[in-house]
Amino acid sequence: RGLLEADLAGDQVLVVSNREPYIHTKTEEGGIKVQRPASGLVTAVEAVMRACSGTWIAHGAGSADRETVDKLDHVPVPPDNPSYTLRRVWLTEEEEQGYYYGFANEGMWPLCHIAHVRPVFRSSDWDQYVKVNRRFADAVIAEAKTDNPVVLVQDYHFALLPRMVREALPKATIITFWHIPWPNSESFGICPWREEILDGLLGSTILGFHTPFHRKNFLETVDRYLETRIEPEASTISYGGEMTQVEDYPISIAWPDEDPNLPDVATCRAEIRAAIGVPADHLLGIGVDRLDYTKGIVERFQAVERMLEQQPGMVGHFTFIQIAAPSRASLDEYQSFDTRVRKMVERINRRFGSGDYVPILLKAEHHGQDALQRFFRASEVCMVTSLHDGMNLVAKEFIAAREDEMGVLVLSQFTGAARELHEALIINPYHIEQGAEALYRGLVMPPVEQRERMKSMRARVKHFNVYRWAGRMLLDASRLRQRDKVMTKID
Ligand code: ADQ
Repeated sequence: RGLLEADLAGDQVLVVSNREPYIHTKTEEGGIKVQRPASGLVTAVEAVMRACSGTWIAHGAGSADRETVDKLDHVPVPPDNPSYTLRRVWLTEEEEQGYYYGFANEGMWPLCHIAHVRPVFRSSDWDQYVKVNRRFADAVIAEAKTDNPVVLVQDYHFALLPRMVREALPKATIITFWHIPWPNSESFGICPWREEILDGLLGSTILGFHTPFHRKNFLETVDRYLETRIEPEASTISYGGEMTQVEDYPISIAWPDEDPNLPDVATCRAEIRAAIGVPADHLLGIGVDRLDYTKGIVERFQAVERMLEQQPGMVGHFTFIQIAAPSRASLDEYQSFDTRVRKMVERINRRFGSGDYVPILLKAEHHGQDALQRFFRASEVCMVTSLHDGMNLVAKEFIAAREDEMGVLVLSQFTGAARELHEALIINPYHIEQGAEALYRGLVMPPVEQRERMKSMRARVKHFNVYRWAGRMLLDASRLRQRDKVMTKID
């Protein structure tokens, strides 16, 4: 954390993301309620901004009550201990529909995830995407107090913005982080605006992905569709007289400080079991996700069902709790996914449930971090079964919550996290038997083995925390800034 502050000393830091780190809404009593959205990106970048201050530019989407929050264009946050400014950009309904729901979430999101949902590309969405990227780029330019700020661009909503900012602020250090996977060049090629997207991203000084695999896919995609010079060893791309450094920076979480208000594991176990009305020796599994078709929620429930089929002794003694934050609910694909998930839960509960016994407990709502930690602590097994995921922070949050060094993580091989967390039970989520076996194995794993695995994963996540993620990126940036200064002097 200290390193981070030192790296940025004296530099202005601007973050751009679609999602706002805080949502302000009016309460019935006329006050203002502040909430944190369920988002991996916000979880990670907020930790960094708390440490280094600056300005975070975001769409005021969640703060829907514009009347109230209009005054909250530039808000000092976090509310408990303000350290940076949240600058909101307000989008019209048409802009939000085309740029966010349309191009970003019906086009780019399925394009980059191998989840077998066809991307939808509409020219009208693209037009809004270009327009909104322009609006955010203008906000960055307006907020810049020097000609060389450090700009941190977040995710697939802003592929065109790095180029736009570069044109106005040629000396800026633009670090773009792509939080989702990058597909192979063949798959990416179906995007009708592939050249524009690549050209936009190459306005960045540094472009980061979670894994070497996604980084290589990106280099191959650029090689295929643009006239550039690529140095694969150095992982640099020269294009139009400028150079972009492409790197992998696996994201992580802020290792939680000991929280005196958070009960210990034994208390969490007892409280959660009492709250859902099961006895003290009842076994629990946990899943925490945005309700998204890439997260493998259906496959997870199929694995639970298969496990109950194969292990009749578990029926009545095991409950899987799924906490699912509603997400992008205005899109058809997400509505039908929601319906599919609910129907599946009903079917499995009808099949294996009886009396008070509920095999799958679906809590389809947002929960605070504190509540999530209690569920993580109370459960024997956490299942992360994404069909494809850039990193997946839930896996790391579960590990961080287990100060007792117990608990088993079942983890999809298609997450970035699987590259680091080798001691998890790694599965192919499409292989339902494998998922069922891993779940059962987790539920009956001897304590010594649990501890051995958990201890080693905890050490890794604690060390490679989010500050290291940001620190590595900023260290690379400061080396490049240094080099530019030297070059300028020589010129
Ligand atoms: P996401 O797809 O949002 O992130 P993930 O990394 O799992 O996925 O992060 C989700 C975050 O939201 C976690 O912090 C989790 O605790 C929180 N969350 C989930 N469900 C919740 C609920 N019901 N209530 C409250 N909070 C909830 C994207 C990429 C990932 C990548 C991150 C960060 O898709 O691959 O890891 O960005 O780069």
